[in-house]
Amino acid sequence: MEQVREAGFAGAESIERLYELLHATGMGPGWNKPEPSLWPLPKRTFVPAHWQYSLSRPAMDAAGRFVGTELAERRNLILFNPAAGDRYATARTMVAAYQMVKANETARSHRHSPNALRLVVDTRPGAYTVVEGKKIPMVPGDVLLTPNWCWHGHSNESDGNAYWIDFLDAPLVHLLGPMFFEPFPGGMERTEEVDESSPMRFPFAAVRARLDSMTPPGSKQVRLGPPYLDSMALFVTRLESGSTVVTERATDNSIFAVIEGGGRSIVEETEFEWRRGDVFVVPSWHKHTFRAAQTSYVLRVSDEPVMEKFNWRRQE
Ligand code: 1HN
Repeated sequence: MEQVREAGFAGAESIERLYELLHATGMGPGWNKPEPSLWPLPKRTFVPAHWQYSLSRPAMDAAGRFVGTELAERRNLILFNPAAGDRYATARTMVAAYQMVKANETARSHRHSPNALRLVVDTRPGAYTVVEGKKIPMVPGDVLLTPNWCWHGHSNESDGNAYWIDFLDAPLVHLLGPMFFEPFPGGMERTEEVDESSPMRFPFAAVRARLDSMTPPGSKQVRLGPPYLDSMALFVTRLESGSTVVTERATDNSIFAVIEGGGRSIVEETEFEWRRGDVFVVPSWHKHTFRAAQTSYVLRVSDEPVMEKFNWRRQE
């Protein structure tokens, strides 16, 4: 640094010397960067991927033999994207995870700055998520919201294991920095109050009824809300048996979870066959073709509100 001050930029005798001096003073030549900082179209860093419930359910059961919720905050399986270097995010801004809580077990309450929601896969009556001091029933197909900083814990008062899929914007919080987390004082937030009609719950029976009454036939979609999460938009689509639905490349990331039915998806060059309880990801700027083999109901969790907010929502 001293040397730089003495000689100074005025004395630089060559562009190589200028680069040395710039480097030594914490500056980089914008015209000669190691990597371009702008490019014409979104890069496809994250890759299409698929997780099968038929595999993850026995994986959760195995975890249940070794991991208690006394020890682990959550008994969950993180669906990390197979893209190079990624061990957490499912798509750039979102993470999905399978979770299991055993019969007569609880997963203690906490709150955090990431927004979360769950899609219930297999439960029996008596499985609850406790949000802000109220028990919300977890019925298969239901979507439950826990907006950021809401206390939430899980209490399985049924006689069977409860399985569901979590979605969080934690990777977006990691990118931006504002992470906060707090355990509930004393562990599980206990309550006797059951709130069947909580605004945080979207019962599948009602969503299905809305979709089934829509005309004309073809692909039908509803957006869940209000309330809406600030960072993630939730859509449930009914796909008709034998139908094909094509979605062009877009800037938003989508994570899909199959509520009911079965079919195939082609995401650019990657193809997978999905069924009930499966999760798959269509990352930003990937073309997606849906082929339903049966009448199917599919949840899509999208970071579209983020793209919309910053005027970055675009389709090819
Ligand atoms: C979390 O808090 C839950 O509260 C589930 O059930 C999954 C995945 C990553 C980070 C936090 C829950 C999670 C999570």
